[in-house]
Amino acid sequence: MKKLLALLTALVMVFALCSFAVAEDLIKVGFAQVGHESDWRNANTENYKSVFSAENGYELSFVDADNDNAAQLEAVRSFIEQGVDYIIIAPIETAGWNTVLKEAKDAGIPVIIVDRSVDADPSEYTTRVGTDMVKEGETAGNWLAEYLAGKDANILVIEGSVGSSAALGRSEGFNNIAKAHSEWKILDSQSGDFTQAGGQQVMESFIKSYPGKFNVLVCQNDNEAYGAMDAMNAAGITYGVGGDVTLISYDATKAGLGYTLEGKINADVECNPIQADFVKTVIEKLQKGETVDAFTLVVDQAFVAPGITSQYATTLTQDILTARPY
Ligand code: GYE
Repeated sequence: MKKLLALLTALVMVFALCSFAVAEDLIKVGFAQVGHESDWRNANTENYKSVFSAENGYELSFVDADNDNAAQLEAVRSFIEQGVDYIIIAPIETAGWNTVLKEAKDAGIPVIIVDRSVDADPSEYTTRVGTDMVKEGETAGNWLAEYLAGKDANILVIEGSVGSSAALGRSEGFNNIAKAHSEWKILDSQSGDFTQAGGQQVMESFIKSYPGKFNVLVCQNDNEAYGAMDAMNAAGITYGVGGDVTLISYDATKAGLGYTLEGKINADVECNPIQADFVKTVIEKLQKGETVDAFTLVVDQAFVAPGITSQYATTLTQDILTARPY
């Protein structure tokens, strides 16, 4: 009996030592995520959690900053203190990063900026992985020009979160195209904070301020579009294919494309949330001591409702929608 007990104790100790060694081998990654404001963000978070798993050799410290800049900075500082191997930041705003980036650099921890961009010289961080938001805005503008073919446009814009590169880039890109169209007028542009509630609130106030005066609505993400649709439904305003208002959205999430297939959204410009594998590839290279590109572009496309054809977008079908992973 005693022998059996000793054997069991020894086995337990070996097992404990082994799992300790395994835990020690995991690459420690801290991820300061924007929040959980949208379906896009939730798909993006899920993607990171599944890619940076223990089975894949990672220990992920995940912080949801809930759209609070101070909380996000604090999360990055706590990763530095914990001495993680890599820091991933999806910056809420472009501004305000220089000091903490320097702190990470001084601590010798590589920083990977993901999704949105920062106002900092690329030498201040290791690399960036993300989409081209200016191009997304240009795609929306180019598609609208093609669709309207010279007709007048009185445009309302529900922007994303103030100071985010996603909102700044999409506005810049869309305005680049709008500038060349004297028959277009941007009546107003307000932030809906990338949320459904924000989109609904802004749209309710737009409907009061510009009754019967607009025929194009641009929502800078799908969730804002859902809120705006609720506001237009309540006011008896028709939108989408055959409606009074041409509706453009961004993200092309599964639900957003569901509305596009129904013709409620005319055009949905994709922003691909499946980015974690690109980040993993970057980390694998850094682990091997290889150099990495300053920027990895995550490519996206655009979709238009059935019945619309475009040189800038794919006409959506049920098969395409069914095959979408998010
Ligand atoms: O479009 C929006 C999210 O930064 C690209 O953030 C991202 C944006 C995305 O909340 O839905």
